[in-house]
Amino acid sequence: MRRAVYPGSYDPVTNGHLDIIERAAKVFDEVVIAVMINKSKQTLFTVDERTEMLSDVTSHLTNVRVDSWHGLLVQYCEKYGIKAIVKGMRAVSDFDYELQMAQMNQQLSGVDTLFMPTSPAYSFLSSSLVKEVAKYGGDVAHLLPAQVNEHLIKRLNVQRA
Ligand code: COD
Repeated sequence: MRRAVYPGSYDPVTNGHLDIIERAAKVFDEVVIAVMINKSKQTLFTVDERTEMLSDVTSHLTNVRVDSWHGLLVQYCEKYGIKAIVKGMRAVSDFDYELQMAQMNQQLSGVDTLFMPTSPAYSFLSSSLVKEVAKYGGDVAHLLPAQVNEHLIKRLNVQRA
């Protein structure tokens, strides 16, 4: 069985992430989305909320499941016998750091990283920019799954209140 892990913070999941997930699901028998927990990084949504949103927006994909993990990604791969990591590649600015991580992960564990180029419609899209635009009242509805946009608006309104 060809399995891959697609790791990220997903704070929150965007249409750019979803595009990569849907395309990876056509290439691999199973894709595990790993919501990585980094306690030193402040997130807008809890790990449970991020996991739930991902499960919700990928419920139409029968070979995709969502999990969370605290620690090194390669430890997750080793624990579950996963041999491939999928990463989205937006622009040259992603390349340097992604290459370093891919090489480190390969050296640590032999797990290879496969880069999937973003669809041009999403190459400017990141969770951080979406949060920033939404925080100042900008409309990001076309960049997120509808239910995620609703969660985001609610969360930011609560924070503003
Ligand atoms: N289009 C296509 N791909 C996209 C888009 C988009 N618009 N937006 C993001 N992506 C891709 C990113 O390139 C990334 O591959 C993935 O989607 C997730 O994105 P984010 O922003 O949610 O997640 P990141 O970049 O914060 O995730 C970093 C990790 C958590 C994967 C990384 O830090 C990690 O592996 N941490 C675990 C600890 C570890 O093993 N560290 C050692 C690494 S060598």
